[in-house]
Amino acid sequence: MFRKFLYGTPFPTEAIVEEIPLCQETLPYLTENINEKGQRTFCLPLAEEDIVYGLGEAPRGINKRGHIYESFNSDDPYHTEEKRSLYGSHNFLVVSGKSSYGFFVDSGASVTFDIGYTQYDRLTITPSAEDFVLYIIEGDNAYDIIRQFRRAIGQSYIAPKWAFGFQQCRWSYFTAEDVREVVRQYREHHIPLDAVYLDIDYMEAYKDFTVSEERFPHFKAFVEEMKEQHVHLVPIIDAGVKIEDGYAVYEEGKTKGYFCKRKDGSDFVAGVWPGRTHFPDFLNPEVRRWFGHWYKGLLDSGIEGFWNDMNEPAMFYTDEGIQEAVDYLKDFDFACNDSNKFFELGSRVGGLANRRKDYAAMYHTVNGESLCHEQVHNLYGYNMTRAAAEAFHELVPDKKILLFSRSSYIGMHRYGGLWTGDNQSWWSHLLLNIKMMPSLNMCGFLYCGADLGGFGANCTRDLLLRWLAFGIFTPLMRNHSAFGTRQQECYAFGDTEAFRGIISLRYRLLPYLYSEYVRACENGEMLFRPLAFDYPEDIVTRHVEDQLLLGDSLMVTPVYEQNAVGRVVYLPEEMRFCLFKGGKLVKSEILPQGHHFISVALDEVPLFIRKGGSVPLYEAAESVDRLADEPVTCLTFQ
Ligand code: MIG
Repeated sequence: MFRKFLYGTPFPTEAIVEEIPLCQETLPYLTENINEKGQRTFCLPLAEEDIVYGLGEAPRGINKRGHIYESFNSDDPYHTEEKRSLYGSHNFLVVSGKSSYGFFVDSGASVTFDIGYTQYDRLTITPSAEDFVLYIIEGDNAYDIIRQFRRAIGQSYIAPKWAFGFQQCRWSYFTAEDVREVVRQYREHHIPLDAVYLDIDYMEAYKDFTVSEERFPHFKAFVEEMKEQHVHLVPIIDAGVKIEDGYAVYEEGKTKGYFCKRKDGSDFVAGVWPGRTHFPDFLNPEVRRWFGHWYKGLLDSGIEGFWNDMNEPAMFYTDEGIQEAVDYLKDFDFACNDSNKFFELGSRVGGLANRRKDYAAMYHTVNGESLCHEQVHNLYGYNMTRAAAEAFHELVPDKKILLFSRSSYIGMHRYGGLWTGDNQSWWSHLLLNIKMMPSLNMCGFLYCGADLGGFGANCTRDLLLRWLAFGIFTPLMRNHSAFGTRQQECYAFGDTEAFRGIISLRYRLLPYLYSEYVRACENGEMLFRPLAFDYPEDIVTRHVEDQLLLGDSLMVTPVYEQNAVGRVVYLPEEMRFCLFKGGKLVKSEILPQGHHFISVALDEVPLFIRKGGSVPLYEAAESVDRLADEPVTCLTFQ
């Protein structure tokens, strides 16, 4: 049961699509207060055994308890434990213990969730804005509440089947030749591959919807050439539009008044990759339509997939920020012996990116009225992605286009998937990837994944192998790395056999994974679930965070520690343990309920078939379009 409570007159986020009447009763469960900053707060006592699920893309564990989180879409590439915000804001929580309640705070502005951080036995939700909608959901258990929530937010975006193939990305494929070489290597080593990404380097001076003639000549023919190799090219689109006379997107946007404004009505300026840019006002439906139609050029070149980046929106600097730093330096007292001044200097000059002050100085125009960006910050990436999806619907209604975004809000799940942004080549980020999947699924994001191998920092062979062995189960399976880091394509570490084996298994399982995924989208279910959702009577499952149920039949138990030769797994009931090597089943044994140590070498992948489970296995193929129609065998456990 859903109860809706309205505060003030919030900007409609369109996260909830089901008609839910306003509740006239007093607020159940939560105590409402006003804090010292004058903000409304909502408190709930937490019992010892309560687990708090939710928040989608957020740091830390499946159980969110013990930390404080702030929904404020942030371009921050260091996803360390103490961080409170990542790129997306997914304000949905389920408290699960003796009874279960769900909470959804629907607000485009920032919201703080203190989940047993200040006080371990207390949850405090603090919306920063006065205007928002609060939903309280009651149900039989956590999963029942999640299902109700998923119904209310509408069906998740369904990606094309080829987008379940293995995909390779790197920021620094500068030319068509670089891309050809990647494809050549994958094909030569017979490592399956379905897509190569075009990062910002394909554009001319980082201008959206342009392609560098010099580095990617005869683009349409090149797209075709790659398709003949069974490879899709997936270009990036950034939020900021370069300010440059004669550049059509800029000229048109400026003339039509389609960019975000400063308070004085002039177009807001921020520096990003192309230099000084304007941000399209995606909250305005007319602007969405306009921007969305710019994707047409690339669609006409044969492109069938896009990733939307920098749409928090990320800002490297603003004119105002630079001016403040310059003024500060002008007055800098060199004779001063106060070492605090040195640290202040660092933050004044080094802290120019993504300043809250700059976000507060940006304005949208909604129904002719000016609306401060702070009130709707978390909706920006969502509406950029919506712009693209709505245009695809109009331009290529019969085609499924791959689309995912870095920044997001609940509601965007109807238009595209997401990737979890700039992680690092750290073992802890492999574990973070594992733990984030069910939280994302709860909030409607099913087509998602992390940069496998890690984006920043230097990857190693063992980390990539272990990460891929989990990545073969995530819908978006993409190896991506940053400019300047060590190459981490699957052929970059010498031998390729282990990589081929692991990725081949993805293709053998792909028809099963894709159909479970589509079913979960259509029925509003989770593809990845914590064990406790399916085994609520088993107390032990409530604390298992490194094993996940996947679809109806599988349990995945990835190895995520350096130098580990296997791991301990917990089986809530008897299951069939299957171990794969070189894409082939090399071990199959029935293990009883309880804890077990399983040995898993670097080139092996473990999985478990649940009682009554059945997973068809296909012949491996080097691309999705070459998979056979019929499986060769079936993994079962009756
Ligand atoms: O400021 O386009 O998250 O995937 O490779 C960095 C370059 C901009 C951030 C994205 C990342 C991408 C990178 N982009």
